[in-house]
Amino acid sequence: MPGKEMKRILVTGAVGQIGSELTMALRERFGNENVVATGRSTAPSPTLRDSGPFEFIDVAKKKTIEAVVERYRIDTVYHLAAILSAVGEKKPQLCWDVNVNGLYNVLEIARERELTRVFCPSSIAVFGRHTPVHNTPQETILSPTTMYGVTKVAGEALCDYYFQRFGVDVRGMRYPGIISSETLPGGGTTDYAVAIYYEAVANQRYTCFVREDTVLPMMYMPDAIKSAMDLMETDLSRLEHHSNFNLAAMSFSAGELAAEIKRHIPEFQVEYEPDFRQEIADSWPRTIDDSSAREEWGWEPGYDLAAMTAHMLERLSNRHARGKLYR
Ligand code: AKB
Repeated sequence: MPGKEMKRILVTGAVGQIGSELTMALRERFGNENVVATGRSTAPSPTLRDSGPFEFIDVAKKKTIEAVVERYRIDTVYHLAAILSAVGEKKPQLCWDVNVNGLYNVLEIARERELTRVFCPSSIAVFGRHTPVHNTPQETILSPTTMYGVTKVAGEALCDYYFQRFGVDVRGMRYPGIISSETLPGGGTTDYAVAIYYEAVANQRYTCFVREDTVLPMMYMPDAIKSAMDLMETDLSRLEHHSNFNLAAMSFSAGELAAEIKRHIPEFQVEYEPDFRQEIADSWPRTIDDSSAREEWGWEPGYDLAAMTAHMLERLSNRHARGKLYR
């Protein structure tokens, strides 16, 4: 691959919402055969399966990761396998096992085999009731109320420890809710902000599980992918932070999101029936100060609510017309 740095990359959680698109972006950049997608049990999409290597692993079982790292001579890991906030509240033990023990296994393998770099995203779920909700600072109180948030705080601390103690170059950011037209999210609190688009296109109705005035930070998938690639390619000497960058793109209420969709689909109707996820949403910040990410590695989002909505609705409407909205 002339002009491009050779890498042998492992992606965990590659069947998930971020993983499925990040894997394809990495394959395009580094070559299909150099990016090994892995998942625990869900079958990969034909696109993922047919474009490069795919293996089943369980990140909570170190040997299953090691076998793939060994076989493909992996030097870089994008560790995306995780249980999200809503499922984590239903299965807290599983959430701890996958998110903390899984990360520990990846970091140990990176230490033992001197891997070049590890990516592990954190989340706005590290924040909580005692965190300032407006323009949440980079350095602030972490007081998560969910098991998912607890695992992400532990994960950030673990990553920093591995960097300082063992020199493992591990990086990550606190993702807000991620919205995408390609793969549905699995079990997060911010999932309503994706489901609303699908239901607007399919049925022109949506019952939202958070209140109309619920404001959360969100990001469109192309920006999420760009942020991961950019952070991973930044020279280490530029970074003061490593695995806990605040990251922002846009913040809006569920009502504002519905109103933006209505501009394209005037007959769209939304009802609000908050469930247990409302409490989680209420514990998270509304807006985020991401100046460290901007200063240290040049972060800048490309999409706002209007641009994202136009793009989402165009893609989903095209798929719906072909009878493939949910694939
Ligand atoms: C969730 O809702 O659990 C995730 C997140 C904000 O990390 N989307």
